[in-house]
Formats: sequence, C-alpha cells, structure tokens
Amino acid sequence: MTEQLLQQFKQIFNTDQPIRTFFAPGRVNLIGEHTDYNGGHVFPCALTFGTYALVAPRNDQSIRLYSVNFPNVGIIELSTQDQLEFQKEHDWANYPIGVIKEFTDRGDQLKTGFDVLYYGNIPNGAGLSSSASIELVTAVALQSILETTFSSVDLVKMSQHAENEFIGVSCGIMDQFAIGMGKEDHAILLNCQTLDYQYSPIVLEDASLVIANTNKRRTLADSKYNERRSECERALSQLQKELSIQSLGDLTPEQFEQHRHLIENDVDQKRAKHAVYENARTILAVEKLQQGDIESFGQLMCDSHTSLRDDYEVTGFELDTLVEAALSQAGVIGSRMTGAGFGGCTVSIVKNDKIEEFIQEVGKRYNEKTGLTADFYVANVGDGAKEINMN
Ligand code: NG1
Ligand code: MG
Repeated sequence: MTEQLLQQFKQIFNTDQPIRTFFAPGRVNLIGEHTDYNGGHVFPCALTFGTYALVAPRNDQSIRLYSVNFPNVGIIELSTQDQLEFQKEHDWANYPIGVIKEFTDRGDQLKTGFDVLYYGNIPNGAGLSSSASIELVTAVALQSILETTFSSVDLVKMSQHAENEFIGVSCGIMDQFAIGMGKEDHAILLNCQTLDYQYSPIVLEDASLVIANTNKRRTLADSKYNERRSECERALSQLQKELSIQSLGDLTPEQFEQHRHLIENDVDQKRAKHAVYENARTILAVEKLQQGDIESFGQLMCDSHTSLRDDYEVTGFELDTLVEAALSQAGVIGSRMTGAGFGGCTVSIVKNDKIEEFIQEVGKRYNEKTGLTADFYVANVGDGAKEINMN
C-alpha cells in the first residue's frame, strides 16, 4: 500500500524531490462521552488505522494538496502568499488548510511551497475522528518541514483551534489530544479542563476491543451536539448561582444531587446529570482497569451507554440495537456507543474466542432490525501522530 502511495505521489505531482511520510491515527473513546467540553475526563486511545500524508518541498511558492479518498475534488492549489480562508470548493482540504493557517498566524512563514498527498483508511463520519486525524497529520508534517518547535500539546491545541475557528465545529479537545498524544497499547486518561493526563496500559487479557460501525449517517450530530452544549452551559450557569465551580466536571455526583434543584428545566437537569456521573464513571473505570478488574470496567461502559441513551439522549435506534445485540452475546464484557452519537460506532470488549461468533450474530441481528449492514473492526491500539519510514 505504501509503495503504491509513493508511485501515486510521483505521478500526480510529477516531482523528484525527497518525499517524507507522516501518519496520524483515528481514535476510539472507551469511556467519558460528552464530558470533554464539560470540563470532565475522557479515556480515548489511538487506533492503528488513520491518515497518511506524503510530503515533498517545492522550488516555488505553490502549495498543492491531493487526497486519494476524494479523487473527484482533484488537486487543490494555493500559494504561500495567499490569505487562507475557508472555501466551500476546497471541500476536504479545508481541514489541512485550517492547520496551515495556524502556523502562518503564528508568524511561521512558509519559505517554500510543498506538495501533499493524503490517504486515509478510517471510515468517514463514523465517530472515529477522521477529521482530527487529517489535522494532526498535517500539523506534524508542517512542524518537520518548517522546522518549528511546537510541543505535541501545542500541535493538539492548534488542530483543535483550526477545527473550531476555520471549520466552525465547536468540538472539545478529546479527539485531537488522543490522536496527537496516543501511545501504543495505552489509553489516555485526560482531564479536559487542566489537560493533565496519564497513560494507562490496556491489558484485556483474553479479550479485545471490537468496533462496530452502524453505517448510519450522523445527520443530527452537528445540530444536536451544539444543542447539548447549550443545555449544559445553561445548567452550569444556574448551578453557579450557589456554587463556585468552573464546569460540570468539578462536581461529584453527591454535590450534584444536593444542588440539582437549582437547574430550572428538567431536560437540562438530565443533561447535567449525565455529564457529572459520566465524569465520575470514567475516573472509576480507569481505576478498575488498572486493578485488572475488566468486568467492572465493562459494566461501567454499559452504564455509560444507558446514561447516553436515557439522560443525554444521543444514541438512537441503530446504536441501541447494536449495543443490545452485543450484550445478548456470550463473552461480551461491555459495550457502548462512542463519539458524538446519533449513528457512528459502538465499542465492545469481547473475549477473543467469541469474536467470530460476535461479528456474525450481532451483524445478523442488526441487519434484521434496521435493514442496515454493520462493519466490524478488531481494534489495535497504536501510537499518536508521527513520521514513519516507508521503506
Ligand atoms: P466525534 O464523534 O468524533 O464527532 C465529538 C466531538 C468530541 C467529543 C465527542 C463526544 C467533534 C469533532 N468531536 O466526537 O470533542 O465531544 O463528540 O464525547 O465534534
Ligand atoms: Mg470530526
């Protein structure tokens, strides 16, 4: 595959400059959903599939971007002198262009132009963060080409800023952090308020992580995402009348129960309840995992799904069907939706000797109930964004 990408690069850009290759993974969040923008904890890990970027410098001021995944869009051509702004016709390339702008906004002049070819093997729009993957692969590539010295966390923040300001998606920091900072065989417990983090080895003994894609397009995800953010913000501001807290992530479930009456609207109360309890669940789940208590970790994953279904209301028929089907199988230790919800993927912990049966049976039940076909991936936990050697 990599040799093929090199050939394609030479063919498309017609260059004999040295080509360097970078990779950024996708991510899956194991627990801690819709807590990042509420100042709580998340527990994601990087995957081994992701986005490749092959990069070569040019002798002139052109920047040329091409994605193997979007051949119809063709080569997007810019100049290092351009005022970079979001343009609809740039399509997917707005993600890298937003990151390029982060560098130029910090005074890092683009001394020469460059060519970049992208190839990604993350299912699009499935909640495994293909967008953050493109952002981070661009950030690490530019860092090398421009010889800048931003820290990895700086590159994470620049990528999130590009998504917030250039793309206009007001996401939290989880995706970019997991992808920029990931570590093979580890998940990251991240406090999204302080950005304190801790790597935790994923040791599942005789079990694996299995991702299932509903293949249901997440049409509601963007609008409902922003709605949930405002519901939580409203709840927070009402709690702040009596409590000096900065975010919902500052509250324990006990404190929340004592003060929840301050939240006027019942719906806002349920949303805030999810954020507070999910944060506590995440911290507890990581403790259990570190103690080798995978059963309790799995149970907390299931509790997370129930809370996302009943209190946060971001699951939907497809995700609920996949999780129910998963939990009816032997050898399943835990199962939940992952990402923003409304479609996208679930993640389950499944005993290795039951995986084949799991895929067959869950796939069958899902298809019978929804008419859709799910895709399954046994996930390996890989490293964060980095340069790779293609030889
Ligand atoms: P996905 O599912 O990757 O869109 C979204 C947010 C995260 C986080 C989760 C919910 C974006 C790009 N990312 O993830 O920051 O809030 O939902 O936990 O919107
Ligand atoms: Mg995205």
